[in-house]
Amino acid sequence: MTEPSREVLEKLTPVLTKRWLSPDAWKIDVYERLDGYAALRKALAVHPDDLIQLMKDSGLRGRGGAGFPTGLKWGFIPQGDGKPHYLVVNADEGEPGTCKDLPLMTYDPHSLVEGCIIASYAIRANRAYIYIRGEAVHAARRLRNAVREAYVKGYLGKNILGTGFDLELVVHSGAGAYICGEETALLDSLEGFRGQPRLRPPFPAVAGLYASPTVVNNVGTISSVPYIVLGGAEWWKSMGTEKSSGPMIYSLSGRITNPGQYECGLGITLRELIELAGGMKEGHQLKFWTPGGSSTPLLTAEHIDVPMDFESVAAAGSILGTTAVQIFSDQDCPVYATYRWLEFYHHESCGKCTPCREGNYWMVRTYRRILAGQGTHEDLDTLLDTCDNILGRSFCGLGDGATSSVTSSLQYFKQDYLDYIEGRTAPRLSEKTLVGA
Ligand code: L3W
Ligand code: SF4
Repeated sequence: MTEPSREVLEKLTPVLTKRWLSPDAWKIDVYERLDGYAALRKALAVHPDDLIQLMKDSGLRGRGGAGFPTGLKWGFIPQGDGKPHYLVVNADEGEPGTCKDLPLMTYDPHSLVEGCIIASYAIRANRAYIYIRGEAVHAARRLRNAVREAYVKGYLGKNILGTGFDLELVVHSGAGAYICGEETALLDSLEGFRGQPRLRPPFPAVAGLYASPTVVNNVGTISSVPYIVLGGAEWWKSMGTEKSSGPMIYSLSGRITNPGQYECGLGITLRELIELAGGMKEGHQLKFWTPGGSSTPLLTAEHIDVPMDFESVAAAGSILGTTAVQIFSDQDCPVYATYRWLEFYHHESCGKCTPCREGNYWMVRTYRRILAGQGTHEDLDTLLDTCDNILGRSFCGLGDGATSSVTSSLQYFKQDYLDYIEGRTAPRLSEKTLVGA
């Protein structure tokens, strides 16, 4: 393990993670002692439109993968339309490698509850839902407890803090389907239907839950709101880069000494993150990594100094995504890693559209053949051709995301594929896996 330098330690910006180490910060009394619900009092004293403007001024962008500007999204909600408005928090964290929202809800659930109340007030919603991943039983328990405590203290329910604003907040557990993290599938699931994506437009901001204007935001996005209300837009922008403002929780996993969550201003590099995490594991050299989960194209050791903000990662040919940084070494195989991810997408494909449903099925079969030592050179062209028929032709982002590691691993590590095909690498799968593949 290498000790991080002081210079790199100063890059840590604990904002959303600042209470994680405080004992019992998930209980309302402790949360209140640590500044909790001060932002709510401040927010309820200003006009809702001013809060939307504050989000615009802060430059806050969605933390769920796409980085859409939050203030802009809130501003899409039509006013005076006579329809109910809804806030829906996407807590269905399921992207492989992503683990920032579950610790947030476990260690500091009230920051999400407080953010929900402020956001609902801003968009004039009187009902909000937190859709949490079914498997996250402990986090859901903490959240439900936090919601209960907030009702007792008068932060939720009728006439919140005597302001006349009403809000009901419901925590709803999903049933463990990755596709329900896609915002429109999530809304279908919340309405009681099988979770499958809807056609967009109309976007949820126009016709979302029960066909009414709905803001769907990630846990990290909504949990950021109280801090921005308290600290102001300029303070928020003092972290991060000009176009990617604020702190971000980077989830580091894989071949590093201390995996975990590191909160730093957007724009930190992988080299710095690895240093913060105590360096690569002994005997391991960086070979490839994902900047934002398995749906984002792989990057290589050459990209170790790319600033991890939305623009710079895009310029390097990938996507910042959920900042789920999965780190692989010279002892890991990019062909096998890609195969494992494809198995996931194949399993999680909802089956609604042909490119994703059939394309992932065929790609899994092709990878099994290659990894069993029975691949051909033609298989590599077939893989690229299949990706070409999925990317941009699928109904939702799951199909597009499935192609990311295939195309990027073929771009950077074609030799690893050829080594299986030409017999230099021993087969990794047995022929049995080809039966019924
Ligand atoms: C109104 C318009 N609203 C866009 C809204 C839209 C949505 C947001 C972003 O997927 C990606 C996906 C994953 N009027 C609008 C508008 N909006 N134009 O803005 O929309 P979009 O389509 O850019 O992205 P998305 O559908 O939200 C997110 C990728 O992130 N990903 C993340 C996976 C994360 C998880 C998890 O576990 N948290 O699954 C990783 O790469 O593949 O491509 O709200 O309504 N004109
Ligand atoms: Fe379903 Fe995949 Fe099509 Fe998305 S891309 S609608 S997950 S089949």
